[in-house]
Amino acid sequence: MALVEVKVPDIGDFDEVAVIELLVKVGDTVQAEQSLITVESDKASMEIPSSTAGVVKELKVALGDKVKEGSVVLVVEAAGDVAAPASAAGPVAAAPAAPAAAPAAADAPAPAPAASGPVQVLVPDIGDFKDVAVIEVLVKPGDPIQIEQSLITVESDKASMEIPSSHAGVLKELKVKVGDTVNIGDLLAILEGAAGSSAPAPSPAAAPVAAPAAAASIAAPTAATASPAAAPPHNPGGTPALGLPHASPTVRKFARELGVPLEEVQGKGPKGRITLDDIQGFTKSVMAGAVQTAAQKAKAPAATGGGGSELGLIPWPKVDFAKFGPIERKEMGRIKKISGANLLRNAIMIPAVTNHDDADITDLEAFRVSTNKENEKSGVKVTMLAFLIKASVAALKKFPEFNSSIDGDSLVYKQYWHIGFAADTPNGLMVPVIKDADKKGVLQISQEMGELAKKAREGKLSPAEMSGATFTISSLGGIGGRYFTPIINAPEVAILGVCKSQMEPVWDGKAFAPRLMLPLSLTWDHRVIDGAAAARFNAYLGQILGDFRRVLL
Ligand code: CAO
Repeated sequence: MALVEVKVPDIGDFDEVAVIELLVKVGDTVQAEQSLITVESDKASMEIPSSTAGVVKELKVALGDKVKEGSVVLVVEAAGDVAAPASAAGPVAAAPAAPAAAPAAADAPAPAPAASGPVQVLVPDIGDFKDVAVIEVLVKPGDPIQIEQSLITVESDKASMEIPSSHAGVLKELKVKVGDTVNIGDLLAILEGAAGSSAPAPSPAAAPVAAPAAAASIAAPTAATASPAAAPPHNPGGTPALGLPHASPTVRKFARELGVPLEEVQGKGPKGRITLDDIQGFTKSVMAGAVQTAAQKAKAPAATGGGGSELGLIPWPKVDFAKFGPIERKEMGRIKKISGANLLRNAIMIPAVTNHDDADITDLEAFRVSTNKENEKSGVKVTMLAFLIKASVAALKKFPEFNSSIDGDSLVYKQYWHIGFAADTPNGLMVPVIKDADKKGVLQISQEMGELAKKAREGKLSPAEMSGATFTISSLGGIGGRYFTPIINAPEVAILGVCKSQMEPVWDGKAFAPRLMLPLSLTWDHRVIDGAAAARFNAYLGQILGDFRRVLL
């Protein structure tokens, strides 16, 4: 088998183009016309195909190398029945998709005279290309346009190129949109107040191959005159792109096949170019859940904790705090980040309402204190929260929708009563769960609560100890405050907030009596519960706390 040097075919007037991508490696079997490398000028990228089928023995170019017609790309051990060697192959045969240098088109329109009236900008000679797809529109009506400024990007299966404007002026109308296909001579845009083309149609020798060769009245881009600003902007931040990022047609095709949004991929190639590796890396990250695409974020807006753009909100204010005084920046802890994302989703997605009420716990507190005195030796301290858990179970049983969850179009009524309680820990908010609280006495609940709260503070809670809650209580009673609006812990549909009890004068019908009043704040999901039910739930809870014997009823 013969060793064949595969060379860069005629790429028109491109003198020195950079190799930006290697699409094969030593040992690969390549087919005739398979793309081997991607090269790029400042206006076009194109793939150089193999003229020969065989096995790659040696790569003669590296990333960043400059190549021109005749440069050896690689050495192939040709398969028995091979095409003619590259050196012998004509540019069109060797690189059928790369448009051959075209002469200034004889049948193209005549140059536009210098004018201030409307001027038509046509698609210039784009070589052998027929029906190339518009993949990007770089300007919009009203934009001031410079001569040779790129207006659109078109793409064949082997090359992408920008089509420049032949005139300067203000863009009045764009005649193509993304997805259209265009051919030489098609009307691209109408400019107003246009100055005539200052760039004469280049000679055939001056017309680059993959960049559009100019027809009369159409300015052709040249490396020397190309404005870097006209290149499609790369968009590494993952924010919606204004233009397409740098990527070769093969990479674009690969991304399209996988459904990868190219504008969200961070290109790690030269000048931020997106490579096949970048597409694979991005796909892996999405599959692993490490990255969310904009489309995914839009579908689950509340879970993102993002900037709010996906909800159509104005962006989060960006303030340089250091401008106003000294600052210290600290990364948020893992638990805060996780609970923050959950709280945000729950706050946004649940139409929540909070009812405030007071419960008279004068007698209950007296009972709790005396019980603790009696049980002093047991080491178990009965807390008000344990009574609240027990009282809540009774209310949940009376009002079952408070113990339900939404599942699609159904409500799931749970026949178990697992009560979560918010615990303040050095690492952030945790919610351990007392399982089957209906089957446990206040003493047992107090004991379990103490153990779970300790584990929470030590960061030793297992996932099982934090899951399965049907209702949650958040007590700030040991700290203070009057009322607050707790956020429902989805998929639960209600949460009870409790603040510090205090003695208050309460009218008993004849006189004001000093009573220990406990502030209650019940937040509920209005999709499941209505205001009347919430008021009844609170009232019933108050009655139980006022006379705990009702729990037995
Ligand atoms: N009114 C008046 N006093 C109360 C009270 C109330 N509603 N609730 C508790 N207290 C008293 C207790 O009696 C105790 O006093 P003594 O030491 O004199 O007996 C003291 O406050 C401390 O109670 P505690 O906080 O240790 O116990 P608890 O059962 O009330 O709470 C726990 C346990 C784990 C819930 C609590 O430590 C905690 O972390 N609370 C914060 C919850 C939270 O952060 N919620 C907000 C979530 S939204 O961000």
